[in-house]
Amino acid sequence: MRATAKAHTNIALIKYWGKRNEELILPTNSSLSVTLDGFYTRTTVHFKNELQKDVFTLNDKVIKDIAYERVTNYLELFRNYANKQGLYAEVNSINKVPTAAGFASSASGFAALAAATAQALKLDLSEQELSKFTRQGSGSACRSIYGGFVEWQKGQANDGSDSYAIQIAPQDHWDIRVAAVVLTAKEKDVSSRVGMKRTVDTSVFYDGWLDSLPADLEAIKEGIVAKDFEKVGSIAEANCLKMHATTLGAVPPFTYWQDTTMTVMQTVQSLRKSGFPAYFTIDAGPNVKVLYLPKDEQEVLKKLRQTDGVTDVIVSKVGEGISYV
Ligand code: 2P0
Repeated sequence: MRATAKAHTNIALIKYWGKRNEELILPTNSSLSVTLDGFYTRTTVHFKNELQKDVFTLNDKVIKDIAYERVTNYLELFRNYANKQGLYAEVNSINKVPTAAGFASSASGFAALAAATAQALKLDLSEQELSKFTRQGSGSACRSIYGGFVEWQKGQANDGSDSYAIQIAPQDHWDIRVAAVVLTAKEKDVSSRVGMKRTVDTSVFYDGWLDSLPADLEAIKEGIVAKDFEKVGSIAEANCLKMHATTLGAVPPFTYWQDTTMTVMQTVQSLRKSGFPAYFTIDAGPNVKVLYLPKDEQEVLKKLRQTDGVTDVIVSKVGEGISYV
């Protein structure tokens, strides 16, 4: 009862920002992401009758803290579904996600864990079912089941049965690039879980954010299908700014930005002024991701690397979905 799966991380162009059910991880809004190649987690799950509890190894280190609790609690979902209570596993993960660049490893991590666990237990789940399981590990992870451009449909049902990801366009549909700009960043003090909850509960701007989302989502999907880079980039950038604006209306207010975050945003705006279409997006942290077209790579990377406070720039292409090794 052993399987290995590989999943890539993703970056949201329309952000997931808020839950309507914290236990099942059901979002208040639909979101849309691009899966990134190069950044992935590879996980082997091996169920063994002789184990008394799960064992979790990450990058060859045995994990015993809160990350272990999250993994073992998550495996419990599968044990209950498969009626295999008391059957424990060795979980071995290798993470190739540059967390210094502000990529959450939870997206690729839970996608690879869900896929390997389901395969090891021979559950024969559809991709839709797998996406629903993955969602319950970490919301954004449900989008990493697919490659290319992916929408997480928020769904309506209280049991989460209609909240899962679907593919909008495959990996080879469109060759765009994402540069992850690494900044001299301090540890962030509000996690994304805490930040989104505080925003939902208290932000005076939260309703405005929600009201604006259906139009953003429809327009960006049209842009992706038509490969209209300026349309997709400008919607993604504006959507990111609206998400971050909600944090300023929370009680107490907070922001994920640092001074260097704004410096990189200005570099991107000046690239556009000089005729190089580039757009930024920012997740729950200070780092900036920049979208651009392959033909502009040299100029975009040069300008980003010259920007004060930038320590590294890591490039990714559009990536593939779950694979089994
Ligand atoms: C996203 N983020 O769409 C948004 C944009 C951060 C900003 O998904 O609580 O780790 O595990 O469901 O998925 C980060 O939150 O949160 C996130 P949980 P997750 O990518």
